[in-house]
Amino acid sequence: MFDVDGTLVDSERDGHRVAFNRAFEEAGLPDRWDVELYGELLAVTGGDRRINAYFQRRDMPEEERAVLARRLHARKTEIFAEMAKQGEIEPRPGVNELLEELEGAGVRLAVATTGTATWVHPLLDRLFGAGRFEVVVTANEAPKLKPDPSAHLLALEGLRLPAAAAPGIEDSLNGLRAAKSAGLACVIVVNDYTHDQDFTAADLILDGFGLHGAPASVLSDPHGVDPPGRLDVGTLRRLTASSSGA
Ligand code: XBP
Ligand code: MG
Repeated sequence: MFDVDGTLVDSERDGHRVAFNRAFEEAGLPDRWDVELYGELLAVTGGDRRINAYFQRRDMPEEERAVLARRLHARKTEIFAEMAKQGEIEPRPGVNELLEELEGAGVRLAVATTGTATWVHPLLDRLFGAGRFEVVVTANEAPKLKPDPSAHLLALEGLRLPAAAAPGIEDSLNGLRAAKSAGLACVIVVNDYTHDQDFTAADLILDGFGLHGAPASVLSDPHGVDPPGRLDVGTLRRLTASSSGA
């Protein structure tokens, strides 16, 4: 069960952040989120909530910021969906190879994201092919965003599988908390924004998906599943067996 932002795709720094800034600019606002500030703001999941939290820092009254955040986020969503359609967002290195290997081994694929459906579906279709994921749960279906486990629980329901059968693959602490609260084993593939987060609860931590000739480093392997320089089917199977006590 894959997360999207920061996991399947490199979408935050040069994707969502840019779209938020364009929405601010179009609205005539002076606010711009630089790379560092955006890293801090990522602690709040969901674009609407993120904008709201930012204006709360600036002491904007609650009602005003709720209306403004909703309006700005609606526009940001259109802008980001267009960026996704134009091919401006790339998969993380090694993701395509992993998906192919999983499919080849008959493994079923799902997505659990707190991103908005308007951009999630065109992005997944363009990068990975329509219908590639059997179940896709977005912020539009999940009653609460990560770190709440709603998205993962709904995806399990869609797959009709118990949590022990579906390891989660995430990049962030919010994603880890969500996956673990849903009862999933969780692999963390860190990125530039998340490598310093506390992933103590993770079942495996890698610094990338890894490719033949460009191996990933294993940052933590508490179950001893011993990935061969990449996240592969064998590693995920060993992890599933080990965390389900099989
Ligand atoms: C991702 C998010 C998303 C994106 C923006 O968290 O929090 O909000 O940053 O997308 P995760 P929207 O990877 O843990 O799912 O603007 O559509 O909310
Ligand atoms: Mg993520």
